[in-house]
Amino acid sequence: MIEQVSILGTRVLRTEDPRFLTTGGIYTDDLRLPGACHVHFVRSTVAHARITSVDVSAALAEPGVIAAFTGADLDLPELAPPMSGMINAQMSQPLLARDVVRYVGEPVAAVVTEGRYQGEDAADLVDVDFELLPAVVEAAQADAPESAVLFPAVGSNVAATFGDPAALQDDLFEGCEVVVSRTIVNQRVAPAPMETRAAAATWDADGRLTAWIPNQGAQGTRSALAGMLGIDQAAVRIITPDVGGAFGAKFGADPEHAVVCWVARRLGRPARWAETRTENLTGMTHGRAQRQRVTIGGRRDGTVTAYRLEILQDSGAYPRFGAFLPALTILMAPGPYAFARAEAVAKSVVTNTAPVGAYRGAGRPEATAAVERAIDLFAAEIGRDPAEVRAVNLLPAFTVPHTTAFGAVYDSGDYPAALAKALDAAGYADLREEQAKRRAARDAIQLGIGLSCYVEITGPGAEEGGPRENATVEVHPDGSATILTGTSPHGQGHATVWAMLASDELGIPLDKITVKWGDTDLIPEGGGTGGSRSLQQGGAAVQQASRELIDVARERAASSLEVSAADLVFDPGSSAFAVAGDPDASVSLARLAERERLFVRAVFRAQGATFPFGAHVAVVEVDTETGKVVLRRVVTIDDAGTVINPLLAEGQRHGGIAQGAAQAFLEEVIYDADGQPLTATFADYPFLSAAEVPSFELADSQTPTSYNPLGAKGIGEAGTIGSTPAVQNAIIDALSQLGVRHIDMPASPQRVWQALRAAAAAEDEPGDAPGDAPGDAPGDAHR
Ligand code: MCN
Repeated sequence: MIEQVSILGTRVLRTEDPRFLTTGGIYTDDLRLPGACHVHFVRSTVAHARITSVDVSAALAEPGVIAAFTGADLDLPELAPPMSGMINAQMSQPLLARDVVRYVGEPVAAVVTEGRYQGEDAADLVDVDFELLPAVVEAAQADAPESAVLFPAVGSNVAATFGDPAALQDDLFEGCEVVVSRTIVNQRVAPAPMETRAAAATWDADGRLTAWIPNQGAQGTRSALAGMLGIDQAAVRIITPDVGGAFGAKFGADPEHAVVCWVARRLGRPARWAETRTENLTGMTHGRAQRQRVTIGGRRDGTVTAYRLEILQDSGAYPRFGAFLPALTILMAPGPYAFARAEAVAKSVVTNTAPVGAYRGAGRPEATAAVERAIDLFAAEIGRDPAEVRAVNLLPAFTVPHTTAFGAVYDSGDYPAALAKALDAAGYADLREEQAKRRAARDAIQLGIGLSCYVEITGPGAEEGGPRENATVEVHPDGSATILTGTSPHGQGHATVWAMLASDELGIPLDKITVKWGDTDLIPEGGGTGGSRSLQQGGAAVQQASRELIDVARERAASSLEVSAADLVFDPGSSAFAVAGDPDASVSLARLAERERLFVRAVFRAQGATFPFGAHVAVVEVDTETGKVVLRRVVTIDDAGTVINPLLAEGQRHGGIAQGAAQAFLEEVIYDADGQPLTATFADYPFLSAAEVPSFELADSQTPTSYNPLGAKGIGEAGTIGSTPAVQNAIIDALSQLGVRHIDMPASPQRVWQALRAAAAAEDEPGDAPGDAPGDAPGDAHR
């Protein structure tokens, strides 16, 4: 008998790639849909206004124009805010604006044409008259008592509150030798997936809709769409073509998707839509967008005894998942630290900007950014090494779950080891030495070393009995197998790993296993892909289904071979059962499948969410004459429990680190004071490409979780959580000897240069707070 060698934990190449690299993927916009008309959206050009009239007559006279619709034509329910128990349900979004527009880019009308490019010209001719209302662009402005309100019926711009600011303890910082307080900005960023949003829709004679939409979970998209169309879920079939990235922003469905489906029904022919990059940068949900007030206090020996986080979340014009983000930020507020006292409160407000949604990390990077900046501010104030201050305050290693004051149950972790390993891998002492030399030499190019420690939550779920996912595994008579999964990869490589998991159990080679997802008729249930849940729940379901399939097959093999099931040995090498002691008496899974369909659908239930953790060390060079930042190194520990495919996990880390680093010094969605977006193209909205980053140094650490049999936690967002504060801290660290204490993200050359100027000016005029970057909120204090 051949002994099976497990392929789990090995660097199996992505089975998806040959197709992507040769024929290419087939995205929604590549689909052939004979007879389809094209939908083109007319969008608001102003941030806040009453619509006095919409005249589509000139557009209708254009060549190729079939129809034009306004909000008044639409007989559909509005897009309700999620979790409406928590978020003000009166702040819902009409699918096409009716009386009022609330952000530049909000869909106002839809022009339908025979040819795609006819729509662009015709849409320009739709005449929308606006009566301008005051634009509320900043969250702080929206929260001010004198602010204009976006929803007069609500009476304020508050979409949700988390915790009671009146209950904040007056004596939280009592007894502290040092207290530092500062307002920091976690700026608004754009998910900017390579593939923009799109939809294609057709209705059959029985009134059933089939829609192709790039998404993160067809089942969630089905319910969102059915809700907006006011129809039963059973009347909707969602098919997910290849998806070119999503980063949290393609969960569910957007108003545009529903309008395309509605147009197809109304006109009785297929309809399709694909947005431009500018529509994507201004109309797709954005991420982050928090203004945070951190206060940290403790002793001069480095012990932090109290921490407070106050969050003002910009939800954009219509509360989506963004309004809920602070709940996750609060849950993770103290991060990996053992602060004796900590409290956090938040308020989400609406502004005249694009709605804010989930973006890689969704609420957790914001928690890490706040506490990691706070730790550095505290370390700077007491004049101690930030690595030392972190080490003093980290929770000690634990194997029994640890419940925090905020109700998070950390499953397993060794945070001090993660920090120690990362410092070691980076050569921390040598880096500090080099920094000292450059400082002494007054080098124009200064070296900055930034740290961050983090713990995050992956696979959260409110389902009763724990988060769950389903998988079906079927073995076919030709010896091949098919897996149906409720997850929905869009770059994460599930087809490779799910096949590895099944192959390990069944002995069927990887190239004979097909993984399918994203068709709601084939897979009616599923949680999709987000919150880095897929491997720990969807992957675990594949393993469970494969194991259960072996159990089913064993019974059938026993009756086929007329022996007791207990006498059968499964040999994954030949994918067959043999009778112990009589290797000639055997039957393969394929042979059993010939006689009767051989498949199992399993539902895996996780014990709970898992909490990956790690530590990042970033090294930057900052030109003190121009403010330019160059990222030299990022060294990380990202402990996601047992790693099933190191190649894929490392790919996730690399992508996440680049994305997180880009937030620290490059990316920002900017609106002017009138609410006009200034970052509506890739010429104005920069992102990091592979050419601008070093190869990241990924050290290994695997602390298994007991919450699933794989021992795996999520890795998909870790990079964006750890790297942002590490890089931001590194930039500030490079300039700390010049008196700079803080620079808001993105630390662009202009901001860095301004911070240096402000620090120099403060030095000239003793008595001022050192190094406050311009634009800092008043009231930042050190004592
Ligand atoms: N993996 C592993 N061992 C582990 C953990 C994960 O081998 N211990 C592997 C998994 O098998 C899977 C990949 O790493 O192939 C990521 O798994 P997981 O951490 O479970 O995350 P998800 O698959 O649920 O991915 C979601 C996550 C999120 S929330 C965002 S946002 C994100 C991300 O993944 N968006 C992405 N990575 C992205 N990558 C691409 N290319 N595009 C996006 O839009």
